[in-house]
Amino acid sequence: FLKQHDDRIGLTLEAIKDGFLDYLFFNRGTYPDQATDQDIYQALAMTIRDRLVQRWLHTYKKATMEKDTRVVIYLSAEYLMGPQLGHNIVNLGVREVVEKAMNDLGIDLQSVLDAEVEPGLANGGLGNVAASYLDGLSSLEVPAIGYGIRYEFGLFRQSFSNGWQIEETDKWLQFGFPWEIQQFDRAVEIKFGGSTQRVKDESGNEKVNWIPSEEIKGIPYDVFVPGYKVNTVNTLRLWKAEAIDSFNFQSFNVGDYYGAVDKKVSSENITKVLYPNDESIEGKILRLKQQYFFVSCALQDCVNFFLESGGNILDFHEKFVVQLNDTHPTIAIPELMRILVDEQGVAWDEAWHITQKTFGYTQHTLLPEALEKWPVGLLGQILPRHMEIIYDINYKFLNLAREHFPNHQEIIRTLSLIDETGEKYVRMANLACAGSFSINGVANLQTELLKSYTLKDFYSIFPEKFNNKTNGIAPRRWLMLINNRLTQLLDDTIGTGWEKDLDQLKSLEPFAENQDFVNKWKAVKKEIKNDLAQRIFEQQRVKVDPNSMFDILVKRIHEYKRQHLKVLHIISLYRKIKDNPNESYVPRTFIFGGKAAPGYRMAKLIIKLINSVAEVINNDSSINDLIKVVFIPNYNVRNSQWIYPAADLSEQISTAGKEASGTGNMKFSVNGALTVGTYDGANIEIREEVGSDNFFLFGLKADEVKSLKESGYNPYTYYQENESLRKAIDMINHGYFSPNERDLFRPLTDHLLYYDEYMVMADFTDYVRAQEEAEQLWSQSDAWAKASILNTARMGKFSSDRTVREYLRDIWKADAVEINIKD
Ligand code: 26Y
Repeated sequence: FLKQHDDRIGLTLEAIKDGFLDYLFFNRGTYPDQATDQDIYQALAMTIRDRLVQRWLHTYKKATMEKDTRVVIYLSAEYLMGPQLGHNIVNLGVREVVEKAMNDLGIDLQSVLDAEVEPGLANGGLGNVAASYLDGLSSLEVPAIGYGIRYEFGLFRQSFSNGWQIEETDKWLQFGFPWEIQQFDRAVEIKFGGSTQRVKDESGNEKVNWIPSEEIKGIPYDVFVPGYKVNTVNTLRLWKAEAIDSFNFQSFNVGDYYGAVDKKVSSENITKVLYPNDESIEGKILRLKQQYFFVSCALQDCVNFFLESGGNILDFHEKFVVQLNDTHPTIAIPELMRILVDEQGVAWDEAWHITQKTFGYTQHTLLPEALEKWPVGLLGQILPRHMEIIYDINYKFLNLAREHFPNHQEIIRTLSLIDETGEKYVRMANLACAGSFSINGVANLQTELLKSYTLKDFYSIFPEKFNNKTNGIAPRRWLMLINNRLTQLLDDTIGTGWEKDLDQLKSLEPFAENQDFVNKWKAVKKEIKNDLAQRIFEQQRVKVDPNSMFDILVKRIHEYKRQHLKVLHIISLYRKIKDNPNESYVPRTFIFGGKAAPGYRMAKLIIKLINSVAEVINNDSSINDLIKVVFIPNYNVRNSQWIYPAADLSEQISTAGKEASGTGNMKFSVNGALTVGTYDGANIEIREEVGSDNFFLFGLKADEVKSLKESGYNPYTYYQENESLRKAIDMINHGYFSPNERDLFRPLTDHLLYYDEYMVMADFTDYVRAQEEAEQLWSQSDAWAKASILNTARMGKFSSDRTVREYLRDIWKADAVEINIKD
């Protein structure tokens, strides 16, 4: 059957061209010369998708469902998959063929890729690693399913009005999403609310019934996750909420049409929108419902297909290992207990044993305010049975804890799954620690800090559960796909093979001494910077000089990430140039990108400040275009793909001890940027790899931050002592950047002068020193290029393939299954 349809599965130039033209005509109803960009994108996407279907079906049926192989289940409330078309073309290994096919038809592939609306189903880093690990699992041919939520609206789109952030809904499904298949027949039902009842079953044993007050349906949509140049195509299964009946017939019959529709609408609200907060919780009922909704869908789905394929429920943990991506899916622990005990009739102790053998927990934060907790009242109202189960788990867990800490009431209180200091809360991190066999941080420093502070008492009870898995990034997307020019140069120089084994980039090292290669490296960088400069001009009408140093800070806007430290540096440099116009300076372009949580006022004020500073500096002709400031709106994966490759200097300047890992730092460095960074998160490990000469370190270390705070930190003294810092703050305070509203930035400057939780003031002087060091190196352009080459050459460790291998070795213990599509 399939052979006769070569134009749907073949990878030859002709097959791809024919497939594409077919879709354009029969599916889009248009001719090549009349097709819009969207038509062309959709037709090419369908053409590529055809090539994935057979591989995906095979992977699902032959590997995932097959009884004896272990399947990795990844539970994450967020996935940052990024644009799919280019990525899938790369992973299928048909980039050149597709480029040629498009060229033959007079179509520029890049503009086709640009027509894609990306699924922005995440806030940032945590969703990005979820996506990278699925990619890594597929590339390593390990059967896996990612489960998540098919938000109808992803992370809001950002624009600026008068320098302020404006949020608009992200209608990513508007033109349809060609990379999914709806699986109506695998729909499941989800309960909420109501009460529980104790009843006796046939053999006289007590059993709990949950009588819900609301039931809805979860519909799965499967997204293809192809590995790189292998046949494995794993599944990302995203769930959409729907009403069980489109109409409540009772209300309908009494004439209450709107009442009936209303109920449908409110059940479907559950998967309407991604909450735009990261790192600070918002205790909204709807968010709890989202979490339970997708987790229950996922576990029911696993149990169903396990039982369908003849598995014994007592072996559940042999078939599946379930990784919790932060605490957001932690309700899975009591949910699995409920399924095992209430639905499958497994005894409590045995169920707990299975549960604890099933879950691994990844912790992504060091900020206390990001540790999720839910009011007991609210959780009990939405999930009455789960609240009982949590209490039962807690009772047994605290008995165990008392054996470890007899007479340590204070420790028992901090270990408890329930926070009883005021209003009662369920502590999701504690629940995750109690119910998992593995607890991991995402960079060495963070894991150490978890062990010694955040989860200290858990560590003393369960030292064997703790392990580190330093994050990684997918080299196919973050180097091959986004940096074709560099990829060509690498291939020409060291051959291919590094894409699957990033350590091979090491063989680039000797070329750092080769002048001919150094020149090529510089030429490539220049072209890439030209591309970005052109985009910036088209978008914002700001001219930036591709010969200037591209100094880039892109990530969510947050005080701990310290975008305002960068701004203070820019202002002080501007001041210096204005005061001493005849000295020589390194021309620099400062590029920002990032969204602020809509309710985070300080972050929004920082955005306004950056835009205001940009406005003044970019229009000040007295500085001869020496510095430019650009804030690229709506930072997302697609925009970031232009940004990372063009960077000379990567800004990773969080307060030490606050950034769990960071992954943007890795994307920059592998593309040849040098980093100016604090001793924080994965920066430390990056510096260890690339060498301290090729990394500009500055600032307080985590323990110094802590002891300075304990000894009484007074930020005002830094203002008094450092003249350029004082001048920069005074300029802001005197309304230099906000002439019509002088006090506009007071909340920010006051905070810095009198509070400064994240020690911007304390780190300023050393930051400027590191920046000057960077400028010195920049002035010797060959030396800079050499350091840039060594950054790329030494980043092998940060491939997500390495991370996934470590997860497989230490936690998941699942094997590769080669997929043969001829089977
Ligand atoms: C519960 C809700 C408020 C929430 C939603 C999203 C809380 C946190 C988040 C997202 C967190 C996140 O993206 N964390 C980042 O994870 C990266 C991957 O491990 C780390 O590199 C990064 O340091 C961390 O901030």
